[in-house]
Amino acid sequence: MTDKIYVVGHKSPDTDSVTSAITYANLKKSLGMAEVVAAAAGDINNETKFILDFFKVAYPEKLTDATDKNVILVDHNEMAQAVDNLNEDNILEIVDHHKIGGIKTGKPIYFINEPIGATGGIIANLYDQSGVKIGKEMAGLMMAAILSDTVLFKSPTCTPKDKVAVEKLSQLAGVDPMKFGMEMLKAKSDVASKSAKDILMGDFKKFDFSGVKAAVGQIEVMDLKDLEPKRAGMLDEMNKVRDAENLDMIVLMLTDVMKESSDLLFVGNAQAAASFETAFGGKISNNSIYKEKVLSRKKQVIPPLEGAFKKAAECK
Ligand SMILES: [Mn+2]
Repeated sequence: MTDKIYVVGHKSPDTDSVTSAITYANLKKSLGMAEVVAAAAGDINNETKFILDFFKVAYPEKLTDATDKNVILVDHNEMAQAVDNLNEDNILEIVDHHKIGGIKTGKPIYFINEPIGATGGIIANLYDQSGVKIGKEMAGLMMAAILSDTVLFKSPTCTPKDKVAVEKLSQLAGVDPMKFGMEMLKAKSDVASKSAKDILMGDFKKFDFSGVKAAVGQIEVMDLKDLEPKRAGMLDEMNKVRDAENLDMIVLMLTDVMKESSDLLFVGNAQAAASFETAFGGKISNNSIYKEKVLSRKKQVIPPLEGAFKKAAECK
């Protein structure tokens, strides 16, 4: 066991996961915890690179094996999404904004969870509570996390607190948040150079729905047409990953952030397909169900799936 403490987000790291690791590690260092290291549990995406490059902040260390490592988890609290070989007893703290997902620890820890748009907003509050001044770079990262997770305030996960936080953080960062947000979206939507596998695995989370092994991925673009040429390849990749990882089903949300809708691609067994159709009140056609006004995996896709599979399990 090393003395280092890794602050790390979930696998398939998104912007909130990566910037939360960086900004929380920075806060801990400001408070005198010298051994803290910001880490990402995988390769960082194009949107996150754009943000870190813009604010000239170093990329975090990559951490893919947590054997004998002390960690602080940010932006997740489910072992299925955490870095591999993590021992629950080595979790020192959790700062998150997701549903509580079953981690058990042998001793009390700091567990801060708040239902707001992004972990970045919680961390901004922790700076204020600790009396630590938020510098331009850290402000920019926390602002970007909120804009990213709330899809520029359009997601139903967005709360009034998120808008207040972005207002304040954008002033500290010295940028126009909506202009910056559009640049972020452009960086995120650049799918032309991405393989079907990159698209599927770029934002991929595993779940257990009443014993059904599932994964739900998401790709956000400014125009779904950009993904059309890759559709067959993505379905192919979904089937491959489903076989390789022994999953009952995989859903890939193709989210159009301008139209505020998602095409939900599905692969899975017949029972999972039935529950998927129940969850979204439609029939699978051409391997998907299209849903208007669905942007959020956390609020609009996971809860109906969880409900439908729970119901199916009870009926067995
Ligand atoms: Mn988040």
